[in-house]
Amino acid sequence: MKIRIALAAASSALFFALPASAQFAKPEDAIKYRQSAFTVMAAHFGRIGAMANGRVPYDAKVAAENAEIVATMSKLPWAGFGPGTDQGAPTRAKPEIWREGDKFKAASDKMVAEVAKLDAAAKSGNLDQLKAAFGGVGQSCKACHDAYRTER
Ligand code: ASC
Repeated sequence: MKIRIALAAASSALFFALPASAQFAKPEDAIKYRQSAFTVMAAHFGRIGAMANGRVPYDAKVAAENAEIVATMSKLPWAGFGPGTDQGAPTRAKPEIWREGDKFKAASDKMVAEVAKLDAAAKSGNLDQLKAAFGGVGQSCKACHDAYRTER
């Protein structure tokens, strides 16, 4: 009995330790996946932006809910930038992403870190903290867009 419990605990620990990384049958799927993740993230980041910029009244609960979604989404797109996914569907991703993998990784890590700060700021319920963290995330978005996304 003890062994069965230990085995069950070990296997569930292993299951939950696995990263939520996605798998793709073809490059097109990875490209659509990463674009979708960015789209969802932008929609929820935009709701926070509306409050940070005073376009809609500040609602701490709504801000926290949206920041949590942004924080989850921020971790997802990167699995969609694997080798060979520079083409296969319409994409504005520049080839530099695959040429400068380390720099791209650093830039993506920076964004994820800034979003984590946004999540914490939103949970604090303090609008000034939210505004500051919103700015930090926006800068980290822009840095990557300037370096790694082609103009329309
Ligand atoms: C957004 C959004 C982005 C970033 C970027 C910040 O709201 O959709 O891609 O902010 O514009 O510079």
